[in-house]
Amino acid sequence: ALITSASNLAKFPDGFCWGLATASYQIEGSPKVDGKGMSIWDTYAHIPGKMKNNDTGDVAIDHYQRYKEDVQIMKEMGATGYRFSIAWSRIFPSGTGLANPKGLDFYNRLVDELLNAGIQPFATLYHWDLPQALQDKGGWQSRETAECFAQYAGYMAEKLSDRVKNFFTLNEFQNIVDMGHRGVDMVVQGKPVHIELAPGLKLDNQALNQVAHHTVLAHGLSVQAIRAMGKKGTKVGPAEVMFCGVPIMDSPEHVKAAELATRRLNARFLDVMLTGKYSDAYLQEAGKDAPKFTEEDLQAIGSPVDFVGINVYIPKMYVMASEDESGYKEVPMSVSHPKMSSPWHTFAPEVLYWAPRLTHSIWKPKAIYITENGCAASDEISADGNIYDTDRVMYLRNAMGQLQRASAEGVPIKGNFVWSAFDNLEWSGGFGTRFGLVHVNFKTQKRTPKLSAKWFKEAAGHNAVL
Ligand code: GBH
Repeated sequence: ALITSASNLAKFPDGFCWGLATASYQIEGSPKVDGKGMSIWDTYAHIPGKMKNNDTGDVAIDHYQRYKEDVQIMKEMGATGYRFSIAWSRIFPSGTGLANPKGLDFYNRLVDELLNAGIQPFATLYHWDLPQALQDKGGWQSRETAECFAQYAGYMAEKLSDRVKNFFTLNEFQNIVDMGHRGVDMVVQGKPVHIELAPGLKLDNQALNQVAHHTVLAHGLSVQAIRAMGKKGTKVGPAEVMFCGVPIMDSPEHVKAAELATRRLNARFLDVMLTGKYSDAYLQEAGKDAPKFTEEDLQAIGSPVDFVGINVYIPKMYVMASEDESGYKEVPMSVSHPKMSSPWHTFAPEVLYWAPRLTHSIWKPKAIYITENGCAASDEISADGNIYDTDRVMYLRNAMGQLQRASAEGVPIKGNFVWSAFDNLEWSGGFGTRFGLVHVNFKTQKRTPKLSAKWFKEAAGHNAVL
């Protein structure tokens, strides 16, 4: 018989979560409303020269006021999950001490609205907006920040876990540390690109490794706090920007090399969180710059998690097998490798296959979520009022196709969250870089679903790659 596309859909397993993602500072606005304290982004965005076009998150997409409309739009798009982040400084204006009930109320209203719309809430507890008061006391350079984070996480689990069943601890440990505390220089197709995030520090390697240690410690202590304070069955895991070494071909020797590279690339983060120890290779290479830590720290950091969230945009490198000690060799990326509109974003949809497959084979977590997957595009409004983001549709169907392949091969992938539901403030990149499936006019705040939103709705409805 003829195989028609209808009978041969690349399906995901039943119950697969078709999610959309955002983060507080990128969408909420209202930085001084209802008793919120300052965060490092409220500070950083107002330092002249830090933000493209002097954009700030003061208004962003005004989601704090417009959350009801936004939930309706996501419902209309057929989303079954929504990953949002909680602004720590709304809950504890100075990071610790007395909670601010009005800040909590906002997330209560949001969660109720989501549940009424049939959308499962997934809360990220930290998406980069550290309370400024904690930064003033040393921020992630201080161990106390990790302890304060755990208190806040326990508090959120206590207040929300009757309705929020899934929590992510921190978003993108690697980027918090490297982009926030050193700045990352990349050469993309021959051009230098410098990427920096708040607080915009330039620390040395020892201090950086200590900051890294405090972020994973914050994760581990918060897992314990959530277990202690949350309702039975509350699930928790990290949301890391996985650094994936993609093998140059699917043959045992190169896959082995990719596993070695990937474990090494994630030594300070996923590897220590999922094994409870720093690898010998990492400690040896760090030498005198290694972080200071105790056995007790490692026990907390390795607290068992229910799932691992990975943000997947690009391969960190292509790798092949090698005779030398490490067992792998980086394959330089061709200058003509195609890319999406962001300078750092090489187009390599196969990473949506390899990142979950390697996460599974290296660390065997119980479950995996793709906590971010998406791309920026130019997104011009055409004469007929529509936004034909064909490049994003091309991106998503290729990326989701690769993800479906990993899923069909048995990798336990529970869901995917497209970054992002709405155009928003792309950090220091400003409003010019649009990642949304829904277009936002930043002057009028009008929301207009793009072609990719239609694609998402159809695909979610069929639970398949269309
Ligand atoms: C993730 O960051 C984040 O979790 C999410 O918040 C972010 O919006 C998304 O991916 C897309 O970037 O060259 O000045 O434009 C990934 C790391 C951080 C890389 C911000 C690009 C913009 C720097 N990204 N960065 S700029």
